Amino acid sequence: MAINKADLKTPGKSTQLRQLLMSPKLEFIMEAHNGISARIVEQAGFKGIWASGLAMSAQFGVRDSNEASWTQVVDMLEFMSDITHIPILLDGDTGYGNFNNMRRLVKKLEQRKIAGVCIEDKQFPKLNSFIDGERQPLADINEFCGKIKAGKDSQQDPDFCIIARIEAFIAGWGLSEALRRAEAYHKAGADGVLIHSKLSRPNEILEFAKEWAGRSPLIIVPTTYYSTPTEVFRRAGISMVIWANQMIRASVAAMEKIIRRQC
Ligand code: SPV
Ligand code: MG
Repeated sequence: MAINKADLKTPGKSTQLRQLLMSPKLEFIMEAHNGISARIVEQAGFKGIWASGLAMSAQFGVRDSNEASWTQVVDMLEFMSDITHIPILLDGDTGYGNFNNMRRLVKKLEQRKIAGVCIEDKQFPKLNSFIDGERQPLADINEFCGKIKAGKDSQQDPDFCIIARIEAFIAGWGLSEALRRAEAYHKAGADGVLIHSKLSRPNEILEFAKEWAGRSPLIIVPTTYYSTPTEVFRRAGISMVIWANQMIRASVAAMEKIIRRQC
């Protein structure tokens, strides 16, 4: 069988994602929600893709609340993965169930060359972080650690990444709860932690970053504090910024603009 030389040179997608997480530089990945948006993100020069739950739900025309089934999400990921060469990090919501669902998810993601999955410590069905955050119950810490461990145990590719997303600030808890959870998830084997905040300023995530002090790669999603200069994140030792919904917003705005002209 002929060997494709390009394959020899380019590390696999999961290795690329791991390299981005471990890179001493601040890295950026961009949301995509279907094949064409994934292709555009890659062509623009981004080194990775955030397969956003919100954006994928929106392009199906449903709420960001697990109304699309996990297999429908995986089917869409296959189109995105087939058309791109850069790593895809799936926003895996709460893992679509318990530790057994997580095991099956990881297996199916690896089969489709998805580089990693991020799961958040809330309950299934999840609700978007910016809706009634304070009324959203968090997952039991031990149960969530079990999901992380189950995912890590079932991966075949050593570079496949599992990121633990902490929703403590979103649900109205403070820094100590966020840190307690992050440490537990780190010990359970998470390859990085994502700390989420709904403030319009980066105060919470900066306090967290200071205390976390580089224990593992730290990821943020500046959806609400988007106007913060990225230099602030760089100085705080953040590893990766996710631009989480720019592509879906841009496409909706473009469609609305063009359709108005036809009326
Ligand atoms: C998503 O992109 O679906 C996210 C990020 O989870 S956010 O909507 O900003 O919480
Ligand atoms: Mg999401």
